[in-house]
Amino acid sequence: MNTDNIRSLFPILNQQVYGKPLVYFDNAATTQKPQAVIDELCRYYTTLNSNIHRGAHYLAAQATEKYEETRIAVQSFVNARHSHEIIFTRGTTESINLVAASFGQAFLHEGDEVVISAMEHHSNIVPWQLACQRHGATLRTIPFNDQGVLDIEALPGLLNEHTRIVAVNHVSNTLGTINPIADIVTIAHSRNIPVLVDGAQAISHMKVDVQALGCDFYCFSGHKMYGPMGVGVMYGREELLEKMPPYQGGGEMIKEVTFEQTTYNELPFKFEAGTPSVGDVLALKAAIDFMLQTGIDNIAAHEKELTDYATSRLLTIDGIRLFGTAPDKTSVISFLIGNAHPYDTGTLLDKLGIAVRTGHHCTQPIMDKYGIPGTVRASFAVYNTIEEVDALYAALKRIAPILL
Ligand code: 7TS
Repeated sequence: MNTDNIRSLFPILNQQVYGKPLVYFDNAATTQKPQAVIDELCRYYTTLNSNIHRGAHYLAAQATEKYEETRIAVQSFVNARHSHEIIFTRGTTESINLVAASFGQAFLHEGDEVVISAMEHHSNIVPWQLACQRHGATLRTIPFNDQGVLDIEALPGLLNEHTRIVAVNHVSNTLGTINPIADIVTIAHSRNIPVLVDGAQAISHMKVDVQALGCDFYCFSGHKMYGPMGVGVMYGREELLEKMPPYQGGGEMIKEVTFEQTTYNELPFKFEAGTPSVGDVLALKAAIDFMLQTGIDNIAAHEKELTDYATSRLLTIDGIRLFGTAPDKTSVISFLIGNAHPYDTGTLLDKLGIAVRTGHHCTQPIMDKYGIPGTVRASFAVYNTIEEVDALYAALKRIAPILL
């Protein structure tokens, strides 16, 4: 794969910060956007802007057609059985909140249990806590070991006749661990328990096939897969979506409204109340096209090379501590220099032009397990290079003696 060609598609990368070439290693927070995605957003507002589904005019019809084309592109991208199983949301957070609220209303009762993992992003913890509080249910967690590997053996013991759903991330945003979703689904389904997958950190790094995984819900954000902010996806299995009540009420999600009674629209519209972010949805298709043209296997192979190289380089730095060393992981490296506060390391790296994220990464329970305030996190995308990893290594070599 020619990284120079790929980089040339991303205008933001070609700049300096503090007089140094920008090294963007904060891809787990959000990826940068190729020109095609930016152009699509611009094209939408320049030539196509109109509200979808309700208009009798040309622009509305065109925008609606493109919007529904994106739904089909997403269906194919994750191999969903039906396009109406693809619900557009604002992002992973909204997707999980939708399921927790709606599934919760349909299926959670006093004394029930919800199982999540101990390595979830707050977005896959708090919505379930809210649902549990609302319905008198209890939250239970699958533990993980010091390497950052989920204790899958503990899962059967956590499931019982009160368990209503298992919700786990496909990839941890802090540890990089790839969780064995198909195995988790097999264990949960053997007891007729559905599984929600938070795919925010998987979708840009590997081929996701919701039918092969067997999961019941799969949630992700456009902005973490080279697409725009403001759009996300909730894939849900038709059979469950049909049984779940609407999440929000408003336009588009109804069939008929009277003051006495309202009937709801069919899938997927039942879950898409109000005007969606149409331009962002259209630009998501450009992001999918970028990933398909680049090749997901090529993306994964390149990122693995970067991650393996970075890990071996960083391990030679005195005092470095890595968090998340699972054998099966994506391109996330979380570390600390001795006991230095992650923020200090991040600030010094920033002044050298290197963008990393510091803190708890919205995974405070992970920090509590390791007894640390947070980590420094470098996360790679398809446009990053070995030279950039060398720049990180050289910067850390310089910084480490100051901090230790
Ligand atoms: N789930 C996981 C695993 C995530 O990594 C994130 C965002 C979310 C859910 C929420 O996604 P959103 O698009 O709805 O905000 N993770 C991060 C991160 O690691 N740094 O910034 C955001």
